[in-house]
Amino acid sequence: MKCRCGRSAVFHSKVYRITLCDRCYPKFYVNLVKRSIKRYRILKSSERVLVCVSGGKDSSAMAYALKELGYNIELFHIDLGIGSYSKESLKAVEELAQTLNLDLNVVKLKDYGFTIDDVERKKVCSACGIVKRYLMNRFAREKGFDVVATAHTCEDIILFFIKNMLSGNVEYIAKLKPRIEGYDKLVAKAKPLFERTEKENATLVLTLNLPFTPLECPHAPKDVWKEIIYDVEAKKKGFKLNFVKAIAKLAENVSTEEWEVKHCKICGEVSNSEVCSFCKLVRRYARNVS
Ligand code: Q46
Ligand code: ZN
Repeated sequence: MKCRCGRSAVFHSKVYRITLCDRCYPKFYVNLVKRSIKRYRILKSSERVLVCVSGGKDSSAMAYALKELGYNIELFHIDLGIGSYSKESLKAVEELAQTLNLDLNVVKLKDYGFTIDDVERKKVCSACGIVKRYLMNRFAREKGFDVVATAHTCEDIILFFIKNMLSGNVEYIAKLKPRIEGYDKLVAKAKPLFERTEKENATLVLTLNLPFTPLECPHAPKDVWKEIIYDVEAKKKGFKLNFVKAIAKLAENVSTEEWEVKHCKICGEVSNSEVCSFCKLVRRYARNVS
């Protein structure tokens, strides 16, 4: 297959009815991100954006696109202490920062006295989620960033939606807004890739040879829902994009204004209970913290 410019193609999409080469694809990708940001008012040009990078393909693609679009960004990475996976991830984000000429901020979970590998197997991903949300928000606020950008893809959003609907957590849909405004001690959150697929992100990083680690976290559960989402897409092209757009529309209509704000009695951050989930983890797993 050939690109419209005549070179051999690296990307073909039935959804966008387009075939592109390695030179034309990055411009197309960045333009799609630009369109989402504009349509859903995900970022403002005046904002300082903290771009969370895991070392994986999705966040490397996000960092590239936001830099190309001229946003005022710095990278942020959490070293979770997950064996060689975390070592490779750190190496990848250091290379990415160098390639894109961006400042990189690294927070090490072990400085709080524990690592994700210390958490019991059954609770590891939920603990990891708590750690990431807590550390990125706190770092962003303390360092004066206006918004935190995460590289959630349309597959991530659909997965979260299905799982929460099935467990009856209907109000959780508010968390799926492409942009959630900040309040109290919570910094605004942005998902500039919420309409992008994993395949689109992978094509970008491979085409541009951007640093990323292909390793998967050893704790990642095998997710049958993800397979189902891919199966439906294979049978019904455009399903993912249409579904994620519908989720964004639904999420916009859920108000978060009445949620009560409490603060953790230990760290002072926003919390649902007297002690926040992060401080509970520190209490439970920290070995060397006074
Ligand atoms: S949550 Fe779970 Fe991921 Fe954390 S422990 Fe690994 S798989 S990295 S997105
Ligand atoms: Zn706390």
